[in-house]
Amino acid sequence: MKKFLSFAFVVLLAGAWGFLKFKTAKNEMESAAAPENRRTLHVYAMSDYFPSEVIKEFETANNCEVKYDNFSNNEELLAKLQAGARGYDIIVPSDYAVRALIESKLIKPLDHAKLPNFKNLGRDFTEVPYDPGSKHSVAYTWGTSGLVYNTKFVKEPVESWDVLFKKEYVRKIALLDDSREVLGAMLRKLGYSTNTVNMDELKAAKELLLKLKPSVRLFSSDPKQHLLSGDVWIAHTYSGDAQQIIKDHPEYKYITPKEGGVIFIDAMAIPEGAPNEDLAYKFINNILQPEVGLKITEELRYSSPNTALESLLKDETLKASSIRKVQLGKLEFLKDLGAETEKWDRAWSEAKTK
Ligand code: N2P
Repeated sequence: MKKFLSFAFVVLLAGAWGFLKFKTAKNEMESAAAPENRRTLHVYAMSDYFPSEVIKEFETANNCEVKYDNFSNNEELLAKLQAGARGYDIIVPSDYAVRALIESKLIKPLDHAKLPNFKNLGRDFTEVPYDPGSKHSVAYTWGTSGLVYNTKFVKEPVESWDVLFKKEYVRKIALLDDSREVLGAMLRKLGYSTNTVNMDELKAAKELLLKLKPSVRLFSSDPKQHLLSGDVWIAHTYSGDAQQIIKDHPEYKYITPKEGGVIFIDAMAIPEGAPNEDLAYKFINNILQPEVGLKITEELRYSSPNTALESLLKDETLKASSIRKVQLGKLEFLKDLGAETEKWDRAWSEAKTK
């Protein structure tokens, strides 16, 4: 009897241990399974282009994770997708790159029924030449590129691209890491269009850039740190990125040079092969909410195409750059140059590698 009891006890113990082990394993499996159930939205855009608060709120509301990958210029995005990269759910190209992606069938036509907040966009930003009716893309921000400079070091008022060529600023200059922007600026300084495909004009732009190169400390699409550290005094940059610096450091100024430059609309699109299309629609529709758009424009300081948030804007600078104030003047939208882009690529790589 004693023997039986101790046998029973051992069996019971083993059973209990087995049960516990099973339970722990099950719990472990369940907790391991939970993150797998959380979907991941893959976003591919330029650096710092979505406020982290907006991303976090979206992740919580949709039980998902947002992974963010950066490109420095539209050509990098186009090359990557044209080479067959898949797996992104949201991309943020500029106007002319949207056109190129439509032409090469790399972005999906949008189902507007899944974007009820699309109605918040102003007509200037839905009837756009690069994507009439916004059939493939949804405007996210708009702005210009120009020059931001530190008035502590640059005492003269800056109004022209000429300032980049002055000997006082040798090695104190940053240019965007972007062929269309940089050669575009050279072209404007020479009095030509930023959309030229004329070889003589492009050659002149390339030569002007080669002349400027000794002054250039770096090519960067995100020169903020270099400006703040004092390495760079004048940077060719985007309006919103410049306004982010000015907000906290009023000694900086931003201008669009008098000879003209680039104005852009950046847009959200869903690339072919997107693994989480329904989540991508939710992401776009969320951005289009006025309160979310307000957070974005207040933090990123780009102008918003969302007319529904205009009445919520309190910040005077942002009001001044609001939707009603689009003035083209000498600014040009970049155009997709199709096969002629090759001429630009060649001029750019010749100027950059020399
Ligand atoms: C954001 C860059 C904005 C891109 N850091 C302008 N096309």
